Amino acid sequence: MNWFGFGKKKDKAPKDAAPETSAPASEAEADVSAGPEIAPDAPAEATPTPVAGPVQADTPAPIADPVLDPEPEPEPEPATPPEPEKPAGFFKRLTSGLSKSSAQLAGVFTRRKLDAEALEELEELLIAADIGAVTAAKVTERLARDRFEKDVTDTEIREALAEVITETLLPHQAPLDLSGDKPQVVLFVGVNGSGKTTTLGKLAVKMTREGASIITAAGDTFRAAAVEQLEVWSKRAGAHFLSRPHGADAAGLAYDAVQEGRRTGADAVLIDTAGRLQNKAELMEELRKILRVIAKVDAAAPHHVVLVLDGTVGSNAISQAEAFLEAARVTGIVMTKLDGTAKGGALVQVAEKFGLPIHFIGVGEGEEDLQPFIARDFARALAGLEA
Ligand SMILES: Nc1nc2c(ncn2[C@@H]2O[C@H](COP(=O)(O)OP(=O)(O)O)[C@@H](O)[C@H]2O)c(=O)[nH]1
Ligand SMILES: [Mg+2]
Repeated sequence: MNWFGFGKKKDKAPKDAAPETSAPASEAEADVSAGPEIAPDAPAEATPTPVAGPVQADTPAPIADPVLDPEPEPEPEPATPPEPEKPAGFFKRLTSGLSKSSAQLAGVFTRRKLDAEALEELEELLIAADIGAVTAAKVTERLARDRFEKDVTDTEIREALAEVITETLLPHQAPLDLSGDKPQVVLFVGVNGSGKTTTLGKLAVKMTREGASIITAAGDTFRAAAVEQLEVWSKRAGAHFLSRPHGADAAGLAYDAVQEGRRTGADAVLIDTAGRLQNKAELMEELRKILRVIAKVDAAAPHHVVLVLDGTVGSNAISQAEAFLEAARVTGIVMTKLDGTAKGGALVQVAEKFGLPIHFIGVGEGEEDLQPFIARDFARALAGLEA
């Protein structure tokens, strides 16, 4: 249940750590430092967490896990099953969410040959699900290579589709690794309404449940509602909430938050930001300023800049992302609102286009509705298949 790797290792992975512990974790770090490209040597991985432990949140068992133990410890959860148990209902929610996307594929492939016409049809459908022309072509090429002119059932097509999408997404499946030096500073950026505050709140809840001490900072200082919203989440999480008066300097608040994190030995400092100011240039300047100011407290901070993208806007997520990638040195992505969008395929496009790690997906507004991104689950849901 340790999603974040708190206390599992030091910033630099110790050489004596068990290989299965240190290898994926350092890959996650490499992902981050490698900028826009996923570390090329990072192999497609089957397990999304860098440390042992089931990936999914809702399994009740290991809450007592000594996650805050500062010593790198030898495999504390040896009994972990290789396939993490899925919380009941999660996949269903993802499937029903993405059903609007997958429904577009429905019924088209009654038993028939996978001929050129069928492939073309499939490609169009994938583009309609906002998967992107490049990826759609890649998917259909792969299908053509493997199954061309063979008799195929609807399910076979979906299975093959899920396989190709899984392969495409697997290199981007990467946990948010917070196992480095404390406090880990995480900045949340993205346009208004994308789900930054909600995602930050959900994460704060998860982290504090794992025993972490968390500071939250309401960096969207121009919107009173955003400040209150984060305060509510922070109370729920039991996180230490920091805010400033309406319109105050967000960079100053961020600075204070990181200072406070260091002073109190917090595990993580989660900083919310505005999604809109008077204009885009001003917003980007504010983000740059926040980055500069935080780095004065801790040169390594922020350790993560998480770009939150709204899954319902489809391809528009790409253009939204671009501005933030320029200004804010984004290290990873969360896509929200995948419950109930016909454009869920956009995540594939985003992954392909930016080559960034995808940490989580949002499948609802509640605290349990943030899930680690698991390529296979996502691909199967998108293809309209059961878990
Ligand atoms: N259905 C659904 N709604 C979400 C999700 N994430 C956020 N929201 C909602 O989207 C709206 C905007 O979210 P908010 O966190 O305020 O966005 P921000 O402006 O980027 O901070 C709120 O009503 C959230 O409850 C999600 O994964 N699914
Ligand atoms: Mg907000």
